[in-house]
Amino acid sequence: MTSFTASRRKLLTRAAAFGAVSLLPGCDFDDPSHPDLADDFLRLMSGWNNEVQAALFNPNTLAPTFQASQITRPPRFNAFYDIAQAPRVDEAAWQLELAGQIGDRRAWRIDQLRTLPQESQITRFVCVEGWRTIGQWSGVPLRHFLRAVSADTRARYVAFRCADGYFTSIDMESALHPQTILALDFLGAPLTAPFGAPLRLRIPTKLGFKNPKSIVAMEVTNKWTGGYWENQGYNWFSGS
Ligand SMILES: Nc1nc2c(c(=O)[nH]1)N[C@H]1C(S)=C(S)[C@@H](COP(=O)(O)O)O[C@H]1N2
Ligand SMILES: [Mo]
Repeated sequence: MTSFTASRRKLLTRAAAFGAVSLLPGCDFDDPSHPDLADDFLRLMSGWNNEVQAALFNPNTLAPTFQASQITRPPRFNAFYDIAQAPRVDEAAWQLELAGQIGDRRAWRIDQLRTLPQESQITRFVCVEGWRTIGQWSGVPLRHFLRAVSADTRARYVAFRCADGYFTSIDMESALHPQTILALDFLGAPLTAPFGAPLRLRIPTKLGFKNPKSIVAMEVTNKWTGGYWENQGYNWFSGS
């Protein structure tokens, strides 16, 4: 690396860090006389950060993996509602709907997803609220699934919609990352209702809110669709 790129990279890293800090809940950007100003500013910063983070993102860098003995028990639940309100998806009736730039948009059942190559990983889950857990998730690497349905991997985003109305989207490079999986199992058993049954995204290179649970639809698109928390100011890329 030339010193020019090295210093440029350092500058970008600092810029990214500044942006991340400015998005921490509790930072007071609110000016009551200009209610939209803070919002616009955050969106501007966040958009700029997406570019910076994507530039720094190395698709070959793996998130750390852990030993079985390090798994957090019991796992920790989080959603925009209480655990008792978690959706109960009827797995027999469930289908993964496909939309957008995908060659074969037929819906998938769980038993069909289980015929694809599966991978297992013990990785750390990091929530923006400040807690982290370690768990073991297994399922279909998203890049294999995208290939299986002839998705156009030149599209910019993969967007997800969930049974509870939650939604999020990720950049295609992160979607193709080897550790990004459509998880079916947790600790070797099918996902349970509050933890994303029957299918969730597990993407250990990104923060918790980029890991949608109980997915019902997936879209490959160039259209910006944002996300539930992202649209309220959390940085959209939120990854490494
Ligand atoms: N469908 C759905 N997925 C979701 C959420 C949600 O509210 N609904 N919350 C997100 C957030 S903020 C976190 S931290 C993780 C929590 O996942 P866990 O319950 O398996 O720990 O799920 C993410 N995916
Ligand atoms: Mo989270």
